[in-house]
Amino acid sequence: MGPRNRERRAGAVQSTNDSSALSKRSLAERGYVQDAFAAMLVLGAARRAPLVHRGYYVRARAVGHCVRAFLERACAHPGGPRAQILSLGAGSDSLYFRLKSAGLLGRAAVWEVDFPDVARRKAERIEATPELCALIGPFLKRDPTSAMCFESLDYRLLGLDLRQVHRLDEALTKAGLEASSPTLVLAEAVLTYLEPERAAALIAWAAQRFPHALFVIYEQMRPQDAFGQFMLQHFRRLNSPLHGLDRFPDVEAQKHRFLDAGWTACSAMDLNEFYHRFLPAEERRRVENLEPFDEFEEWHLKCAHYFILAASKGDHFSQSLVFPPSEAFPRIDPASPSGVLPARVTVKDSRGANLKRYGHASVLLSPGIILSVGGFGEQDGLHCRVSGVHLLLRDCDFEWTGSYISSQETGVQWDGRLYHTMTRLSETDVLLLGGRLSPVSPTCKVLKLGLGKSKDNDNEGVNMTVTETGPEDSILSRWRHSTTDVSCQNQSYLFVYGGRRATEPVLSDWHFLHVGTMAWVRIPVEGGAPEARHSHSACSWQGGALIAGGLGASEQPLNSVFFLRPMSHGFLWQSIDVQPPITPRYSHTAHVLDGKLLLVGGVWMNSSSFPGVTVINLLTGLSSEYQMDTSSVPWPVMLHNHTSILLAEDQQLLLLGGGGNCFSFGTYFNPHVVTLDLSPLSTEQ
Ligand SMILES: *[C@@H]1O[C@H](CO)[C@@H](O)[C@H](O)[C@H]1NC(C)=O
Ligand SMILES: *[C@@H]1O[C@H](CO)[C@@H](O)[C@H](O)[C@H]1NC(C)=O
Ligand SMILES: *[C@@H]1O[C@H](CO)[C@@H](O)[C@H](O)[C@H]1NC(C)=O
Ligand SMILES: *[C@@H]1O[C@H](CO)[C@@H](O)[C@H](O)[C@H]1NC(C)=O
Ligand SMILES: CC(=O)N[C@H]1CO[C@H](CO)[C@@H](O)[C@@H]1O
Repeated sequence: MGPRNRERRAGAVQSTNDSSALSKRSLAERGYVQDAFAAMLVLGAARRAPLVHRGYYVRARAVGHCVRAFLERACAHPGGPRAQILSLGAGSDSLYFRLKSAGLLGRAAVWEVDFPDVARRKAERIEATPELCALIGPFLKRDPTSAMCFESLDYRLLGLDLRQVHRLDEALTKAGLEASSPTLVLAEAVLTYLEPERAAALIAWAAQRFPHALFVIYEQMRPQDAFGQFMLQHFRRLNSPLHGLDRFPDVEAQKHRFLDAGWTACSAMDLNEFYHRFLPAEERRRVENLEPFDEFEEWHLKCAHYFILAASKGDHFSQSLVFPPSEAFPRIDPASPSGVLPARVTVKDSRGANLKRYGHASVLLSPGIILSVGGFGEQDGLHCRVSGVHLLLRDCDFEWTGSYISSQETGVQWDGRLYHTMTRLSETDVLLLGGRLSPVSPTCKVLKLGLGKSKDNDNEGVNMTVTETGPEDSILSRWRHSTTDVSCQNQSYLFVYGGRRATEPVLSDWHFLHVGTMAWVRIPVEGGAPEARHSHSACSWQGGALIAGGLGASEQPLNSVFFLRPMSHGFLWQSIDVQPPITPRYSHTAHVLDGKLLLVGGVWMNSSSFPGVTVINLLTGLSSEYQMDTSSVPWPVMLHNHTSILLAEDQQLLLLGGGGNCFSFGTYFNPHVVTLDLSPLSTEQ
């Protein structure tokens, strides 16, 4: 790499400083954390999305947990040496000021290192801010050419390139860092921006230099799945590629990385585990209720792709101190795979067919027509709720072709909702129930969409009508619910179950809509009802409904499966005992094929593997796992908030749309239909 290039890359890495400093400021201003200093250390203000807040919140808590554990231990011996915190790539972080104002630096001091430009700017901000100067006490600001640009009794700011370990070592020695004192080396989202050899040199240097030390890092992992690939692509585009994820793809590999470099103990976990194990339930509840929030999938995926690691050396720091063992994060790994289901792109697209959407709904109208409606997606190059529809039509050669029909072409203006359900009424009509516009504005109207043949033959021969129908009431002010065709005493009903609304994070109630009259009716249901949930799956089976998984109260993924069984005078809830127990998941889709329930994709956090297709034999309750082989699909396949259509005769599943707003990396959409071959399941017992 030439020097120009290196400069540019260093510039790109530094510019993550701004954005991250603004996020930290927004975090404090929304009440997630207490940090009066974040706003003083950055110019400008930005209001971040709730998802970004949660991401920065859990990061702040994870790092804060390690810092506190270090200080408690390092300052435990009166008369011992002063504890040292060395923050690498500190940017405009306010750690020093928070610790100082909390009275935690009585027997400790902080050294911060970042690129010379960044360090100099931070020194200037501090000097210009009386509150910060008052906390620091007497200080010296050096001339811009020296590595140490700011110095007080317990705070030193150094401008250095972390890629030059020798210079770093010299400068830190000059700046008074003692090799023998208990030392915390903190590298928050730093090592992965360095070339792997440079990062390795830093880790080995710290292990050699400090006999009593803790090395704490927070960064990305899991490059293999679709979210991971999108994350890597995001940082490549920012011109600050992430390094080393291929060599250290998970927490196990990261632990070995430190143990091999001379650290004597190491523990690490992903941020889902940290969040559930180390934050008290009442604190989680507080944070979960600070803002309207509806991006659970991306939140759990983000947390699954970042980890916190603490490596230690010396007598002061045994591992159990930083992350005491606890049983509070039950792992439920899926059974080892019984087979692989190949995924392919087989559907042709016409007329710039655009399937870039998630949170939509799809139905098989007739054997050759699949309609997808609603959701959030890309329309005319903009990200918005999609008002056009997507049609998949099968021709006489049994080939599927996808096309997009805009709302101008269909002539239908409607609210373009997402997280609604759509039920087929006939070969031409569907019913849309529930859904939302924004996380605080549900839709209450029941809409009937009718698909007709256009007189002019422009629009693939399709026209649409929309009519308001049925009840409009608070029962339908819900989303992430399910609607299932059931029957009782020879009458058809739609069984509306679960979901959430702005004021209630999970719903446990259900309602029957009589299809003939479009009126709510009461039907007796016996048996123990399932716990409240949203983002579960629901399928019709034997006149009843199969409910599986979902996100329960306290944002916990569920693995229970229930059957709403038709009885002579109503229904009975039956819990299905699944063996081996399946990994709790939500935001998947589900189908029944030959007496087996298939759960497709979705999000889980009780396992570090990726969800594929889980198969549950409905007679025996036995479960098995299949992986999806997406290697022949030329883009990442993100399988949540997709829809799927079962073509039972073809032993195929069509996966339509899906993806989501991926933390601060941008929004990802699966661009085209993917066909999953289910024929390997036919040999399944
Ligand atoms: C999955 O992990 C969560 C988070 O710790 C935990 O609360 C939950 O009990 C686990 N689920 C199961 C079924 O063990
Ligand atoms: C739309 O389709 C319906 C049913 O096929 C048909 O009766 C109607 O004339 C069509 N309208 C237009 C404007 O093409
Ligand atoms: C159920 O309805 C079908 C047609 O709608 C009819 O043929 C059948 O006799 C009915 N069965 C009962 C038990 O009412
Ligand atoms: C998106 O996910 C939520 C949660 O599972 C679900 O309620 C909604 O129906 C999903 N949308 C699609 C298109 O699958
Ligand atoms: C707060 C801060 O230091 N912001 C800087 C981050 O990096 C960019 C690019 O190098 C600078 O322009 C910002 O001033």
